[in-house]
Formats: sequence, structure tokens, C-alpha cells
Amino acid sequence: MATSSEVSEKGRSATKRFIGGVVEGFYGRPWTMEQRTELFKREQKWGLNTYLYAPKDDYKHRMYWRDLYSSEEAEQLVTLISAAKQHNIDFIYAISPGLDITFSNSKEVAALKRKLDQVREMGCTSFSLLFDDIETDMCPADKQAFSSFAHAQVAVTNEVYQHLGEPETFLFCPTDYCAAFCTPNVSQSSYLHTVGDELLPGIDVLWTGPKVVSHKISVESIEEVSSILKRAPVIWDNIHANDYDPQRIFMGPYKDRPTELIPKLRGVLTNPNCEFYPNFVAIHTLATWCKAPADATPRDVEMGDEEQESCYSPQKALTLALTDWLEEFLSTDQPTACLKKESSDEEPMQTDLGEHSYVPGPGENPLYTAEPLTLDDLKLLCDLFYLPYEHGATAKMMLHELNWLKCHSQAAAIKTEQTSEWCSRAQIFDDMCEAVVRMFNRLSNAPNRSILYDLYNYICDIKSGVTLAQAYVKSLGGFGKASAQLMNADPEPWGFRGGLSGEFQRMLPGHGNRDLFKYSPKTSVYCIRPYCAEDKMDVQRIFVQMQRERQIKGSSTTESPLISDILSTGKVLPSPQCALVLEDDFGVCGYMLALTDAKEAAASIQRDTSDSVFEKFPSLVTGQVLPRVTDPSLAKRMIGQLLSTIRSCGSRGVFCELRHTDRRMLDFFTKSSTFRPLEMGSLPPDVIAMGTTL
Ligand code: GDL
Repeated sequence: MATSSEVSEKGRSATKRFIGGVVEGFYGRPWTMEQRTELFKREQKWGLNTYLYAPKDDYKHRMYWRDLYSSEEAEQLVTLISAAKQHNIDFIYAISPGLDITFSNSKEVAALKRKLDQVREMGCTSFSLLFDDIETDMCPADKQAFSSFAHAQVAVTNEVYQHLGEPETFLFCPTDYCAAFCTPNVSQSSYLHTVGDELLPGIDVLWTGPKVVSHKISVESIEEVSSILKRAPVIWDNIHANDYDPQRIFMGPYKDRPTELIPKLRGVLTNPNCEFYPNFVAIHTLATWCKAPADATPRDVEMGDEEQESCYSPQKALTLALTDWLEEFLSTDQPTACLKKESSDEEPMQTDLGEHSYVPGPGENPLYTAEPLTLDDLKLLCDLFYLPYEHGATAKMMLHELNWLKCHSQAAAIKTEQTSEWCSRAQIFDDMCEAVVRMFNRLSNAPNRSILYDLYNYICDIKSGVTLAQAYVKSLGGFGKASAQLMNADPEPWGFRGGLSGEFQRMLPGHGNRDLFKYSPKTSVYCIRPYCAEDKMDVQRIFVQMQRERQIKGSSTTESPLISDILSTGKVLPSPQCALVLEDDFGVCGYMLALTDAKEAAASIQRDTSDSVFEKFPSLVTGQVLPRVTDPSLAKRMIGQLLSTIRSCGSRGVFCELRHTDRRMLDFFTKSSTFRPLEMGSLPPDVIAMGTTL
């Protein structure tokens, strides 16, 4: 454990030990007392030192914060606090009075003190006041008494802290607990300034980073907030929290927090998944991170193997955690496992029936044999349920491959030269899906039922999703009865997943972004380059895909021919230097083509456009960008580049043809300030023209 954070404080100059551990701070069912005791054991074993008790939906922690604990409850807390002590874990009791406290009322402050006194009598020595997730408006009485909400919170916190005799560990969670909540920003937040200036120096401040669930936490961001708070914060890390989405659970390694942060922080507490057992990786990898030498920069990686070991590597930390976790999966020796409890009283439920064990006779069904779970199964499991902003490597690969197979399905269907590549990639995808199903089966048979039950809904869900994708790829390749399963008019309920919330999500524009997350839009690097002959197939593919999507969305299947169509399908070649393609990690994902003189092409489709229109607008531009590209600036840049080429060829104007059903391109051109609707005559009824002079 790194000892750091030399916080120079008035009256106390000792080096405090780095706080490393777990905050039970999520919404939903709190952990059981047995699970918490188990947590202390694990923390001690892995070198962590702190547990912050803050379960949002524990009545007397938040909603009924004034109520004292009953004698039964107190007894349980006493046992818990002493278990923490036994394992050398600092038990911090947190209370969240912010829902309804009147800060200016002395009876309220007295109630708070009374409650904390009760917990102190139970043997607790460390405390915390939390003001997260509350209304920021003060009641009239408080407005009269305090100049701001921050002043109200700080006054009460300081008073309680002093009342408790200035405990060695006392944490304060501000209402603006991440940069995103600060107005107008961290350095100018009057709320944070008040906290920094007025909160007594022995009190530490919790901070979740740039956001509630922070993707990355940089050293600079911590230096900035520390200078305002006048102390190094304790990170309340929501990286593994899953209380906001019932379909997700996070079992990737602690990541994207450089170890150079360690000397700049007072500590890190992870607020992990609601399910206790699947937090093995979250807590184990945080412990590895806390042990990493703070000064080992990633540069050390190049300096040989020994140095490498000194530097935190999320992948290595994950493997370490999984190696230990596998043992736990394979053992029934869980103090809280219901199997064990039952088996101590009664006959075991499992296959071990001793003398009475059934042995199948000749010609009878062999007994079901469960294959043991492997380390690779666990790696796959974690890859599928990785981190909030990142899928694991296998999950990324599966999405990538599915996307490729979908985009190139024409190759499979029309037997082009790409068919064999398509088939071999489809086979690899199928194998990956099979591996998920096998992992599901082996997990379901693992002896440790407590872990399995915590994971069950998630693994069932992913198995269904993967099985559907597998069937879809088979249908693209023309095999199996997969299409019936996928397009069934009267599906089983698992054919429409996600309930009402899923329906709402699919109707909102944000849903597109969520899909894009699967293809890692944030890390996508786009390239706009000149079109070459080899791009012809890709351009055709994109054209056909967008046409199909229009047709699926309900427009007529027969579309009247446009000049743009014969250009996109390669029947007419674009003018020299008038063709661009857009590429991302997965290949060509958009194109823009132009004809400097479109008259001849118009004639070839019997378009009867007056000469005067062509005189003013002789050139044509067309293009498509796949929906996975959400950034409109890319199409804009391609058009800009083409317009300048066309202008340099001496053209006076450019037009484009847009189908009413092509919402994407229609939207793009109507929103551009350059193009205006154009009266062209002789256009099919479902098409409009827009143009711009050069
Ligand atoms: C929050 C809550 C926390 C919750 C988390 C993730 C803090 C300080 N408070 O904002 O209780 O579990 O988000 O949903 O993080």
C-alpha cells in the first residue's frame, strides 16, 4: 500500500496512510452483513484498508437518517465494526442527511450528532457526511441563515466533526462531487471554493473525477481540484458501479487512472457493482493498483521485464485477479453460500449420492458431466462485461466481425471472389459465439452457486444476444432456419428484449449513439482520401445498403433512376479528382462523387432538363455516409473539398438530387448553409434538387 498524501495541515503534520478500499455507496439492495465480513477478509488479504458504509437504500443511512438503530440493528453493526477491526479495516460510517435536513435548525444538528454518537458507541471511530444526489435549493429558513448551500453544509459538517472529537478519518462528500457538476467549472465554482476555504483541514473531501462515472482521471484534473479544495481528494470511484443500468455489470480491471495519481490523492474507494460476488475483479485490481509504485511511469515498460513488473498493467492485474477468482468459483467453501448451509444440515443436493448414486445401464443415457470452468472462460466473461466505456478485446472483436459480415453479406449471397473470406470469417464468428455458450454452460455448473446466482441474469442475457447474432450470420450466409427465428411475426417475449424502457430508448435519438459505442466512435480515426478503382465495390455496397435501409423503412421498392445512382453504382465514372472516400477502422464508410459536367449522364437516363439549368448548375455531387458515422463534419469536409475542385475546373454551380426517403442526406444538405432548393423540372416526384453557385 502506498503511503503518501503528505497533507500539511494545521496542528497535524503526520503522514497519513493512503486510503484504499471500498465504498458500499450504490442504490439498491445493500450487501448482507456476511458479505461485508467477507469483504473485510478480502480487503485485508489484498492489502486494502478501508470500508465506507454508505448504502443509499439502507433506511437509516439516508431516508430515515434521524432514526436511531434498534437494539437488534445495533447488535449487528457492533459485530460488523468489530469484524472490520479484526481484519485491520477502517470502518467509516457515513450518513446522508441531505434529503430533508434543515441546516439552520439546531434540533436537526442535534439529531445528527445523536445518531453519530450512537454509532460511535458501537465502536466506530471514522465518519463521513454525504451530500451527494440532493436538491441544491435551500429552504427559506436556511436561506436566511446561510449565504450559500456550501456554507450551510460546511457549517454543519465542521460542527459535527468537532463534536466527534476531530476523528482521524472524516470524509465529506460535496453536492458538486465531480467536474461536470461544477458551475461554470472546477476552478470557478463558488461552491468548491467555499468548501476549500471553510471546511476544517482535517476533513477529507470525496470526488468522483471529471464525471459521475469517469472514463479517465488525469493527474492535471486532480491537481486542479486539489488547489481549489486545498487538500488532496479521496476518489469515490464509480468505474465499476452498475446501479444505473440493470443490463450491465463491470468485471474489467481498474483502469485509466495513472498510478502517478497516487501521491496526489488522499485515497481511492471504489463503489462497485451492486452484486457482491462479481466485484472480485474490481476490488482485486484496485488493490494491485494501490500497490503499484507511484513513480513507475509507463515509459518503464520499454526498460525490460523487471521494470515492467513495477508498473501497473490492467491486463496483468486482471489475469492475477482471475487466477484467484477461478479458485473461488471452483470451491463450494463459501461462508454465505446457501449450498453449504443446506449441506451442513441435510443431504447434499448435488450429484454425490454416495451409495445410492445412479449408474446408467447399457443403452441408457450417460450421466450429465459438467466440464470444469477454465481461466479462459473467466477472461471471456470479463471481456463481455468489461468497463462502462469499453468492451473487452473479444467483445470488440465480435462486434467488429459481426459488423463486417453484415456489411459484406452481399459477397456471401452473390458468390463473388470475396465469398471465401466471408465464409471463413463467418466460421470464426460462429466459433466465438460457441465459446460464449460453452462458457455459459461451464459457469452454470460451477460449484460456487453464490457467484453464479449474482451473475446469472447477465450471462443468460449475453448468451441470448450472442445466439441471436450467430443465427443472423447463418441467415446472411443462407444457412439454417435462422431467418424464421429472427423475423418471426409472432415472436416469443425474448424476441423483443428490454421492456418498456427498451422501447423508449429505441425511440430516442440517443439510441443511435449507444449503438455507435459498440464501434468505439470516440477512438475512431477517420481518413478522407481520393477514390481509387479498388473502392468501386465498397461504394456500391454502401449505396446498396443505404437503398435497402430506405426500403426497409417502408418506402417503395422501385425508385426512379437518378444521375446520382449511375454514378454511385459505377455505370458512370466520376470526373478526375472528383471522388473521395471516407474510411474508419472497419473500412470504407462513406463516399462523395462528382461530375463536373452532368449533362451527358442526365441524357443517359433520359432526364429532360433544360439547358438553362445546366448552364447555371452544370456539376453534380452525390454521396452517402453509413449511419455508424455520426459526425456530420466528415461529409461536410468531403463536400467542401469537392466543391473547391469543381470550382477550379471552371464550373459555375453544383446541384444534388435528394430522395424524400433519404432522410440522412436530405437532412445533411438542408442543414448545410451552402445548398438551396432548386427548381429543376423533370425530376421524379419523390426527388428534390438543391444547388449552390460557386
Ligand atoms: C452517484 C452516487 C452513487 C451511485 C453512483 C452511480 C456518488 C457520490 N453518488 O452519483 O451513490 O452509486 O452515482 O450510479 O457517486
